[in-house]
Amino acid sequence: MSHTLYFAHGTCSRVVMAALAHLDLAYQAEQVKLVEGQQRSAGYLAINPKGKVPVLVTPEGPLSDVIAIAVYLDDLAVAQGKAERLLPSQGFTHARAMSWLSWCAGILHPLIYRLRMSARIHPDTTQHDMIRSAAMAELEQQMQVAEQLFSAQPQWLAGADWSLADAYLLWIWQRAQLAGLDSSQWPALEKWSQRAEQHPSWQLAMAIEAKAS
Ligand SMILES: N[C@@H](CCC(=O)N[C@@H](CS)C(=O)NCC(=O)O)C(=O)O
Repeated sequence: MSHTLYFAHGTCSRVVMAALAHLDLAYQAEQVKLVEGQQRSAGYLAINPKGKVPVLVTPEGPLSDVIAIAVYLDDLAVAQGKAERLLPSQGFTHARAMSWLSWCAGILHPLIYRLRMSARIHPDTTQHDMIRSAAMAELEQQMQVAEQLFSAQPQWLAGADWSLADAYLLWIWQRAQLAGLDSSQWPALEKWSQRAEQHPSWQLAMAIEAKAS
C-alpha cells in the first residue's frame, strides 16, 4: 500500500512528516515549490483543488488538511498493528487532543498566514503593517493560553504523552518567531518548545525534510 506526501519546505506539511515518522509509516515525499507557484498548477490542483500542502495521496484518494490526515494515519497505524499513536485513543483525552489540534489549525495557523502572507489578505501594501500587528496581538493573547497550561502542567499539550498537537504548536511557535514573536515573554512555552524540538518524531521529520527535494 503506497502513500505519497506532497510537501513544501518549512510549511505545515512538516507536522504530517512528524506524524509519519512517529508511526513509522512508509511513504514517498514529493516537493511542491510554493515560490514557483506549483500549488496553483493544473497538475497539482487536480490532486488538491484547495492549492495547499500538505496532501497525502492514499490508495483511496488524496487527503488534504493536517487534522484529517492525522485521523487517517492513526487509523492506518492501528490497522497495521503499530505501537505508537498520534493522539490518545479514546474518551476525553482524545477529544482534548483534538481540541488542541483544532486550535492550531483553526485559530493559530490563520494568524501565521496573516503575519507572513499579508499581501494575500490585502493588496494595498500600506495596510500590511496593520494586518500584521493585529495578527501578532491576537497571537500573543493565544500564546498566553499555552503559557498558562505549561506553567501548570509542564508536560505535553494534551497531557502526559506527546501528541501531534505538540508538533503542530511547535511549527506555529517557530513560524511566529520568524515573524517577530518575542519568545522570552513565555518561559514555560519556551521550555516546552525545547523539549518538543528534541522529540524523535520531530527530529526525524526535520531530517527527512532536509533530504527531500
Ligand atoms: N488547513 C490546511 C492549511 C494548509 C495551508 O495553509 N498550507 C500552506 C502551507 S503552511 C500552503 O499550502 N500555502 C500555499 C499557498 O497558500 O499558496 C491544513 O490543515 O493543512
